[in-house]
Amino acid sequence: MTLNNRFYQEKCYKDFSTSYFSLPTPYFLMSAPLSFNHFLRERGVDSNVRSLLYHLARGVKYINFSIRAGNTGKVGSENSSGEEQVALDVLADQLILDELRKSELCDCVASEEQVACTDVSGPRGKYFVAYDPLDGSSLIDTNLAVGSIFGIWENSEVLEKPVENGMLAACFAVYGPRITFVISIKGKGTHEFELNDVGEFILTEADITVAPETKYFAPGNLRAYAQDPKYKAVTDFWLAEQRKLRYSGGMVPDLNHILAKGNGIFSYPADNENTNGKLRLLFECAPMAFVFEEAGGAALNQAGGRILDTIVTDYHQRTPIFIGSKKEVEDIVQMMSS
Ligand code: AFP
Repeated sequence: MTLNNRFYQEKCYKDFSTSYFSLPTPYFLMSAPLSFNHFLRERGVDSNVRSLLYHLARGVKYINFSIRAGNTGKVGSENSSGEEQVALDVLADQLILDELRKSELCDCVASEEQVACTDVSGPRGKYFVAYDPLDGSSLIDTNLAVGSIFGIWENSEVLEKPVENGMLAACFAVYGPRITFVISIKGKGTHEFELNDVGEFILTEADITVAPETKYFAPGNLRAYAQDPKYKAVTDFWLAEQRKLRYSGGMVPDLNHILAKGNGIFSYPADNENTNGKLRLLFECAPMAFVFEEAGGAALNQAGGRILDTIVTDYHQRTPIFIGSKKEVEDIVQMMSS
């Protein structure tokens, strides 16, 4: 029973027991689920970071509403990477930008949907946020789960430095049967919250960990299977090991599966056409690498370098990525780079 259902069980019991009987308050009523702001405050998270996360969570709620009510069609435009946009790409991007402006805490923000940084410098503006407002949007018309990915840095001087420099937090939302929001704060772990029926994100799992080995695999970019003998050997290894295939084509739900099960590996290597792979460092791979390292996992490129050590040369630069259970990622990347 998720915390959300329990929340209603408690609410109904509380109303029933206090209105008709003076029943003793059972133990579980004392532990009402924590809201994410309350939880983060208890964990000593900086108030400005909590405020930024509050605004991102607010934007996630509006994106969720738009997905369930919005137009899933294409708009005939392309994003800065030349990828066709759906209406929800454009709307989600605007919703997040609006929320970050309202926070007055950012200097500038970078979106996968925009060519350059957008200046939102407010009176207290110093933070930098990079985000993919709607990852997996090509899946929207299929009703498969999609997501949003966010990274928060202490300032906007991210170019020509390792991407981990100044990174304070990362988070992602999953728009599926349940709306969940996974948040990682530097040195304070990875935690999952769920949107309840009264519009509040409540804690469902604290201090998520990823085991070093796995029985699952999520093999992205299988074009590389036919082009790269090493990736063919890796994929054949997974099949020979009779691993369970868990791949949807959406990075966010595919990585969320690994966190939810506590183990797994997701791969998206380079191919002959995309020599740095498809996934973006700033908007997808670095935030996810941050989340997974806070959960005891690993995230490497196919040369064996740590994703978070990657030097940022361009806001839209791409990187191959192998992410998930630490020992599995290290062993597989060893096979790719040997
Ligand atoms: P879209 O946002 O265009 O749907 O791409 C999703 C994505 O960026 C990431 O979420 C997936 O892991 C990856 O692309 C899937 O790429 P392929 O379509 O090449 O499998």
